[in-house]
Amino acid sequence: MKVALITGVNGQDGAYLAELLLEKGYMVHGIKRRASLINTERIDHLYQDPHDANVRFKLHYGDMTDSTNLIRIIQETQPDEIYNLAAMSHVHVSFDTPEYTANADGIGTLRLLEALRILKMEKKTRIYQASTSELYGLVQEVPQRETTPFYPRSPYAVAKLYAYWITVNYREAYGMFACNGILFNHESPLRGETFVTRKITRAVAAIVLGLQEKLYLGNLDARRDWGHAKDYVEAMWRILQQEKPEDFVIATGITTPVRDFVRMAFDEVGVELAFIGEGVNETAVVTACRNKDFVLPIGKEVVAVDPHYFRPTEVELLIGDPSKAKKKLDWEPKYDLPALVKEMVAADVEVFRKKEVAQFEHLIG
Ligand code: NDP
Ligand code: GDR
Repeated sequence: MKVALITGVNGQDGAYLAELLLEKGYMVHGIKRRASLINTERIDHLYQDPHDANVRFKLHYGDMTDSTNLIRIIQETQPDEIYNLAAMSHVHVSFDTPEYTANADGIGTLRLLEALRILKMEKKTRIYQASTSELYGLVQEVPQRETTPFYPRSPYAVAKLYAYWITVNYREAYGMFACNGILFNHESPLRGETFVTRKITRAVAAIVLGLQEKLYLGNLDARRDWGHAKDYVEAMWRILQQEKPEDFVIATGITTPVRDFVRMAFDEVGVELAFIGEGVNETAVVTACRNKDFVLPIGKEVVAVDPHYFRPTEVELLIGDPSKAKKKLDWEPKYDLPALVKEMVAADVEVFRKKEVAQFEHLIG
């Protein structure tokens, strides 16, 4: 049985990847940080009682800032494959916590690679590094591909740049099977609530159910190449199954402005919008409401811009060229953006419907 170790296992990608590897028959170990409240919601359905025989999913407490802990977990679990997904992954927050971000996202990757060397496992264990389209930052070339120069635009992206190159360096210096997946934005109903897509789909659900008045956003002009996390974890696995270790761009090849994502998400619940004004004064108002379950008054302002969400330096345009992945990994996304938006909005409407019921439960009976 193959053994995998996933850092950041309770994050969006960790949850989908753990599920995929379990389906493929792996023994899956996951590293999670201690938190004051239980935060394993995304992987609770995979939980196996450690007292049972043949347990194939096991969690370990750990942190990317603690080398001794990483060395011990790797020694104990003896993984064939490591997927390094743990990171302080919020670009805007990285401007507030730059040093921590460098430590966890940059040096954290070095700690894992060094752990393999210290344990003399550099030839046994393959390692996947969660690199990012944020490396491209300020546009140098579109669409962005494996050879496009990097120009990171945030402490997060700079930390990830270090992680990218240290992965390449350990591959070249020590012959390690170490690969970067340069993944463009990928989303799902499991996406963290403060990333823009999930913030939008949650707000759409809350607004049509009368639980929220308005959605405040930052830069509506930014364009992203959005895919579905389920497709992207499949690519991670394929990258580690190659004969030769290489780096790959994983993207859909289609870019969409944040404003259009907002429009599509409201459209899912039958609400049509018109965007009026410019810059910080831009708003979106309801122009039609087709769904009798969700009645919003025509003319209601449901979206406004709040400069609080602007970043000190922004990445305006991301669009990836996944042709290398298509050719060498035989990888193509199964989901398109309309399917992704549909799934995310439906899931959030369901979540908020339950919340609505919970709110008024005490009045019943
Ligand atoms: P999430 O933010 O959903 O998950 C990040 C995970 O890392 C969480 O489990 C988090 O734990 C854990 N983590 C954070 N800091 C530490 C630490 N110091 N030690 C141990 N664990 C830590 O991110 P995604 O699942 O969306 O992304 C996975 C990876 O891929 C990240 O590295 C991200 O930067 C990268 N990436 C993501 C893309 C995307 O569009 N989703 C695109 C390209 C790259 P906790 O829950 O305790 O915070
Ligand atoms: P990103 O994702 O920064 O691309 O990083 P995010 O969803 O946070 O932002 C995408 C774009 O939307 C604009 N935006 C807003 N963003 C947030 N979060 N909140 C808002 O209110 C808002 N309004 C507009 C942003 O300015 C930006 O242009 C994600 C993370 O998953 C990284 O870890 C990963 O590496 C990259 O994707 C690829």
